[in-house]
Amino acid sequence: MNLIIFLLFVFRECFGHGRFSKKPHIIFVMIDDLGFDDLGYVNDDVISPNIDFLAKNALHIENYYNQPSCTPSRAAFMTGRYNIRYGMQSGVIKPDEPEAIPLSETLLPQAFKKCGYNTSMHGKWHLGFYTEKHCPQNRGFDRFFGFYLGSQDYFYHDSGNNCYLYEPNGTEKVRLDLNGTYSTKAIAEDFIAKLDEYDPETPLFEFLSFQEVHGPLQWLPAEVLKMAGGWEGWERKMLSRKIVIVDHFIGEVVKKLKEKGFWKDTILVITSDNGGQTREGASNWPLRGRKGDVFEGGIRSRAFIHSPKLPDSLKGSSFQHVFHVTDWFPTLLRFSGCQQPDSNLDGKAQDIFHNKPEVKRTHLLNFLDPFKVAKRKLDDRMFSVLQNRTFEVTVKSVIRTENWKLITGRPCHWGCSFSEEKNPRYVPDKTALEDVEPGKLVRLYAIREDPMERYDLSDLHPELVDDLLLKLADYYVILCQ
Ligand SMILES: [Ca+2]
Repeated sequence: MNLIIFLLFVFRECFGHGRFSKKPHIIFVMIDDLGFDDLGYVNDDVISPNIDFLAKNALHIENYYNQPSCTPSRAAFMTGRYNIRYGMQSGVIKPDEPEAIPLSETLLPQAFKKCGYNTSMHGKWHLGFYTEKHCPQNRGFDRFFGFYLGSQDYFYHDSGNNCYLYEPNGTEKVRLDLNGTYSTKAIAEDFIAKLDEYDPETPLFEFLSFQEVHGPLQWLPAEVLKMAGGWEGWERKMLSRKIVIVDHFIGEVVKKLKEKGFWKDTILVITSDNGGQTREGASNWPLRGRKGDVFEGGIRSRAFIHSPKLPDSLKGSSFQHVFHVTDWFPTLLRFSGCQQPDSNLDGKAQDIFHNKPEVKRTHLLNFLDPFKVAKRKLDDRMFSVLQNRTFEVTVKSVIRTENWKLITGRPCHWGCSFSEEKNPRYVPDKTALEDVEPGKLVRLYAIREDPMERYDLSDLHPELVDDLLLKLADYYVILCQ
């Protein structure tokens, strides 16, 4: 076999089917509330050299979509299924709520476990812990080091719970000894230390779920304060520095993966769980909106895949099709050649190595929450009822095709004002402000051509609006079952 044929054979074996020849280590890094504009490779104001280096040779998921807040996004990631199928579409879990992903759902680490992986998780869970069965260590992770909720104190870890450790041998403890240790450091260093104990020949699925850059904005060490500049304003300066910190520890994790022989077989994903919170210094420029909104700024995130296994032709390239947070479930399993569980996934396995969806998606339910209802009087337009189906347009929802995005109800969580932001990156020009039209209950955007959602075209395309409303009506039925 000559060299060219041999190389073609290797390429086909590794990527021809979207799989790696050997089960790769999957290191999935989630940076909480990271804004669309808040990494150095897209914004010169931000200092994130380690992430930038990884991003340079990565495959970027250009049209990546989350849910607008923590719990729903993480639930969609863990289940590969829309939130409405198990009732977790409405905001985040509070400390004393008996809420969690139902035990009937198969979670991603369970699927990896079944496929021979070691599984571990560090950091924020926020998917319910009101019984032991609902905790991450009993949902597929061999080992869990982190905290069950969100918005905790970075030093004292006390948002209704503490920093918690569960070892595979059944040892459980609250890590009171870590009181006073900054959580990002604690999370990263525990993972780094555990890599000494793992065998790089056994595949590892790690969910590295940083607390950064979610609030609260707290004091940071003096050496970090010197490193990052940031824009005017205390919130922005603090956020810039939090990015410096998480970037530093991602660099440390990569260094250790290399030292211990994991790196050559690793797929590293870096992404966020929802849009940045502009009220706490984040930027989603040039997108409209922020965390909690269903405008792009709330649900579209940066995401990239870095792997030494990627062929040169894919390094620095972009996957252009719509990729939803539920798609990670089947896509990551596909990389590993693992079987999907029996559960009926909404996520689609994406053939990102060939820049196409493996299964063509006609539409994506990007958001639907029947408990978020706007006032009817806001919009006096009538939307037709067809085929004995209807959808109440006061309900907050988003449905997508590759080229169109339909929003119903009220799109913003904290209000659609953008004028409060001082930095021009939040408001690229006045046109973005002029088209907010707070009274509208149905908006249609040609989202590929108009990613800033400036021009509502719902009055120009009534048939398309009807078609998408009918699809929403079909999803609404799920809620009644
Ligand atoms: Ca979040």
